[in-house]
This record gives sequence, structure tokens and C-alpha cells, in this order.
Amino acid sequence: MKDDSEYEPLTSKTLPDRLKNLASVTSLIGKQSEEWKVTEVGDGNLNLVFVVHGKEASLIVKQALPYVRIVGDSWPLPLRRAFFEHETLTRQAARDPGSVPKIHYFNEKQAIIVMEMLSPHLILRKKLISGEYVKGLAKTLGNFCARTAFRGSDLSLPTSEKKKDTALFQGNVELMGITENLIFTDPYFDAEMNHHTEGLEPIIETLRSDVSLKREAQKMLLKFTANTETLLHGDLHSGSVMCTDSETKIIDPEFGFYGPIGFDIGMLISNFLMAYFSQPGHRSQENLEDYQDWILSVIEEIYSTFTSEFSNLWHNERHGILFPKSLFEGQGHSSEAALCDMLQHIWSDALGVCGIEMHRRILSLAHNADFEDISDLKIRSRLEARNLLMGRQLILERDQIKNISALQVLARKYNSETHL
Ligand code: SR1
Ligand code: MG
Repeated sequence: MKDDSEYEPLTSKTLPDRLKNLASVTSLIGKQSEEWKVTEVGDGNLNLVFVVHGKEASLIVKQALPYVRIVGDSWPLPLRRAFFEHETLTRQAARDPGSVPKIHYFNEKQAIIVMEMLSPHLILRKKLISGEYVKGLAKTLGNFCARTAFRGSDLSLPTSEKKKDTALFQGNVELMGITENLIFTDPYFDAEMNHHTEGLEPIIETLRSDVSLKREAQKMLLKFTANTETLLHGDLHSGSVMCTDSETKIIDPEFGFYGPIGFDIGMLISNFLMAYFSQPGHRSQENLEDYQDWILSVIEEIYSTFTSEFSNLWHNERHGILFPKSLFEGQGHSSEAALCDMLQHIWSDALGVCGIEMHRRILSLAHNADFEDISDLKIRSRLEARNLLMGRQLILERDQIKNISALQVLARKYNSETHL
């Protein structure tokens, strides 16, 4: 098979033929392609993912399918998302070295990315469900959000580069479309692909009849579509993070887009909050409190790391057109209040996105295992109810909830309440 041949979805059988003549691959896993062990391991919503074991090393081969995997070919989705994933990974690797897997090969036509095998890393969501601790998790995630946000924005990039890149990423239309519908809109009405746990209906009625909630969610969507502040990962949930017990990597940025800085960090916090609320469905009373406390401490440290690294970059790498030093420090004027304003609007956006993500994972198409793995539907719906109602408060009061401590207080409050 030649690299420029027609797109063809790989199988475990055809994969060796496709890759066996690539030096970037064979130099790592050997030329004896008949000895490679290939297994398809993809359990995400969209793509094929293969692990390829050679004698000495292993690789990951990810390939986009021309449709949404969890739905099937009735929902076509362009292969071009692999291009945007590759472009985003490249930028993330430059902006926060070591945070993402190394890329060994990319084929745009075949929508294939060959990358570093992360081992013995596991998906963070699975670790949170089984109650595992990860050292350094919050630091890596907070720094990743700060560095990619700052270094991809008009605070840092030459403006011509930023504008050109924004225009390029506007081409990721269909993936942005998924987020616009599934995340920002579908949770708030009876959309076709929605589903929810039996018993949640009274809570759902409360949310969907709340016009102010819909208004605020749509205001957040307006920011998503209009505020091209930085290049974001675009799907930074706990399934997009892989960890050992002391190392963390960020994967899967195919939803990369230019949007509000608070988007990634808000989605991330949301996924930790969902892990927090779902814990009573996964462990006994004995270990519950300690583990829930740890999750809240991770959220706190992610955000404090984010603000401290963002502030550090503000002071040391502010070379873009926004808030230029020539206008502040160069005039003998402090830029601290401007930094505070900026962090304040990021926080407010993050809380809005956080609440919306807490809704969509329970009401829209793509749910998460944190709740879905709880087989007792009564328990699941009670935990989901806490999560849904806290999400509503975050969206409606995103400008009044001042800091992480206030967020933690709210999480503990909802965690102790019974709504169903
Ligand atoms: C149809 S895609 C559904 C979800 O899966 C992806 O991982 C994104 O989170 C998207 O919203
Ligand atoms: Mg993904």
C-alpha cells in the first residue's frame, strides 16, 4: 500500500502492510512486520486506536473513521479531524514540552497518527473510578492549561501568526459543531440523541424549564463561537489524560479550536467534580471521604498552579499585542490589575463551562463512566442529581462564586444533600 493511496480504514491485519516501509516506525519497532502484534483498543467515541507491539518497543496508531464511531455511518465526520489533532499536538508539544505524546508519523490522507505508546499509563477516568492517587497530577494539568493558553494567545504570539492560525482552526467546523450542539445546547431540551438515567425526570424538568439557565448557557456558547482567545485542547476531560502513579500526559486534542481561555480548565474541573460526586457509587464508606477530599484538593491545586503559571508568563513572556509592556511597565504603570481582570474573566468562563459540561455528561449523548458504571440506578440518579444542581448554580452564579474555596464549599454542600 502506498501512502498516497485512497483512504482505507485499518484493521489489525492490514496495519503492518501500511506501516512496514516507514523508517520512523521500523526504527522503533523493527522491520519484521510479520512479527508485530497488533490489537485494536479504541474505546472512545470517534476513532480507531491500535497498539502495535514490536520486539523491542510498542507504538500507538490512531486513525480517524469517516463517521462517529459510537453512532455509526449515519453520522459522517470528516477525516480532517486527524489533521487538526496533529496540528494541535505539535503546538502543545512546543508550548508545554513533555506534556503530550511524541508523534512519529502523520499521514493526512489516511488520517493516521503514529505516536508514542504511553505505558504503563492508564486513562485518568479509570484511575479516579478505582480510587487511585496520582502524584504531580494537578501540577502537570495546571501548567498545561496555563502554558498552552498563554502561549497560544495574543498575549504571546505575533498577531499575524495568531490570526493565520485562528483562520486555519476555523476549519475544524464539524468538531466545533459537535461541541456547540452536544455540550452547549442539547442538555437544555429534549434533543434526539439525549438519554438519561431513569428517575432523574423531576431534576431535568427543573433545568429545562429554567429560561435564565438556557440564556446563560447560550451566552457561554456565544463566547465559544466568538472569543478566539487561544488555541484550546477542546475536549479536556479525564478520558483525555493518561497517568502512571507519578506521570501525567494529555492526549486526543482533535477538538482543537480557538476559543475562550477558560474552556479547557473549566471542562477539566468539571470532570474532577463528576469524579467527586460519583465516588459513593464506587467505594465503601471507609475510603470515601479521604478520596473525595483528595479530588477536591487536586481541583484546588490545578487552579492555583494555573493562576501562578499564567501570572509568571504574564510577567516574563508578554510579547504579544495584548496589554503590551510598552503600555504598562514601560510607562511606569503596573499591569497587576489588568492581570487580575484577566484571571477573573477566565475564572468566570471556566465556571460556566464547568456547569455546562456537568449537565451534558448526564443529559446529552456522550455520558461518562464515572456515573454510567454505577449499576444501581437509584444510587446513580441521586448522585447525578447533586451534580446537575451544582452545575446549574455554577452557570447562573459564575460571577459571584469568587474562588476555588467557594467552589469546594459548594461541592461539599451538594454532596451532602438529597434531591431525589
Ligand atoms: C459524538 S462525539 C461525543 C463526545 O465524544 C468526544 O470525546 C467529545 O467529548 C464529544 O463531545
Ligand atoms: Mg477524545
